[in-house]
Amino acid sequence: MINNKVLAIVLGGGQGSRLYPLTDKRSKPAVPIAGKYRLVDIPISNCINADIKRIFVLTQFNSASLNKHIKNTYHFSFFSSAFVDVLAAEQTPNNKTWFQGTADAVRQSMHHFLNHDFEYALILSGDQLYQMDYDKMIETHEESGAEISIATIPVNEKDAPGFGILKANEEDIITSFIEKPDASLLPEWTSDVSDEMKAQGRNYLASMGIYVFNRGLLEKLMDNPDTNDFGKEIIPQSIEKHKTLSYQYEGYWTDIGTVDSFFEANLGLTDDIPKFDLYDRTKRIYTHARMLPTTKVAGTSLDRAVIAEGCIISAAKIEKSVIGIRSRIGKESTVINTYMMGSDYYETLEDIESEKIEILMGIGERCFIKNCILDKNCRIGDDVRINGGPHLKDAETDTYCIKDGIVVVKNGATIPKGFII
Ligand code: ADQ
Ligand code: ADP
Repeated sequence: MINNKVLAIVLGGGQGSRLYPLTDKRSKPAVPIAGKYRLVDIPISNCINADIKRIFVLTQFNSASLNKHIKNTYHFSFFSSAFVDVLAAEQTPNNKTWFQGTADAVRQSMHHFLNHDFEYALILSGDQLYQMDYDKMIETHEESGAEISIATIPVNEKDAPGFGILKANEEDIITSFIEKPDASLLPEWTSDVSDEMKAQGRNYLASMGIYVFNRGLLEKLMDNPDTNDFGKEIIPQSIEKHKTLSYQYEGYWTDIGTVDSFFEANLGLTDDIPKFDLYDRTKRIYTHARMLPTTKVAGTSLDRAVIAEGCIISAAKIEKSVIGIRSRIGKESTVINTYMMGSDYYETLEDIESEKIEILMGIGERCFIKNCILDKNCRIGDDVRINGGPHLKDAETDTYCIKDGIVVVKNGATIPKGFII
């Protein structure tokens, strides 16, 4: 079986500064998505679905919640060789610096990888939403005799400058590559894509940041301490020396590195036919099994609402919103275009009395919440009005941030009764 030859390495995240404040208290892979999952569940689930069960997650910042999530979620039989291990940046006698970039992160953990028997290293990004059959990519890699494969996807002119853009020959061998080209250079970088992609104006082949490397080559490349990044250095320097294959993918794939793209990807789940399909039995997304009770709703008009387990909802209306685990929403409140991540626990009556809690976790009564991300464990008092949108300027306070018109209420923040944003 080809999958036994593969070791997966998930690049769990640099600083994640573009996702701030969601990454203020946690590492990027631990950011909650779709009401009950965490970002890292996506690449790990894709691996498990492809029967790739030896997975390392590399991370650099705030890894306590990530460690806990992985430990609580991915258990394998004692007799299996499967594992999901988090490797946090560590200081060793040879290395006094933290990971400098993606290649440096891999280099610093190489000694862990080399303890394992594998022929191919599958290097994945931790901040993308997609369901891809990695096994097909690896089979194609093996059949082609390439030393490196890069998963690629056609993108349009507007998005192209945000990616590594490449050109390939008729055999799909990559002939040139440029990391994040300036828009003025784009005319030289168009590719001959399928009619369907052409019709959508997607004429540029972008790297998805998903790589297969032959073990020996990766080892050799990691021996050069001057290269810190795959996109900026390793890939452009390798294509002339090593056979590098473009493995083209045309399914749904989105990079969720910014607050805006994160928000859109989550709200996209409320579409009639979401592009990211959580209901596909063959492409299941795994997460922590929490044994939560069912959700209880009273007097609420629901339209395009995705609601996770364990919620208690008495709102007047929820529209185009994703409501996460254990959310509580009070009477006569309206929630529109919002991603509410939910809570990590329920407050008991005893907690409320003994700690004199005035504003409970969740959304209070008679609130209006629109174009908003509520991070976990927020407390929104009664009669709060948050009306996000492009009319708001970027701003930050102790309890919330405004980015691209989206109001992000910080993890555990309390918004007092009657507050207006
Ligand atoms: P970017 O996504 O901009 O481009 P980068 O910031 O290097 O590249 O991040 C790649 C992945 O690695 C992300 O998941 C990130 O969180 C993670 N990461 C970054 N630094 C890390 C570190 N020190 N330790 C652990 N993880 C780290 C890349 C390619 C482009 C390609 C896009 C596709 O460089 O060519 O087009 O991905 O999204
Ligand atoms: P997940 O993060 O996968 O949703 P859980 O739902 O099991 O995990 O719990 C989330 C976190 O909340 C856990 O770290 C748990 O320890 C924490 N937690 C549970 N009860 C409380 C509490 N009463 N006060 C503070 N934190 C709590």
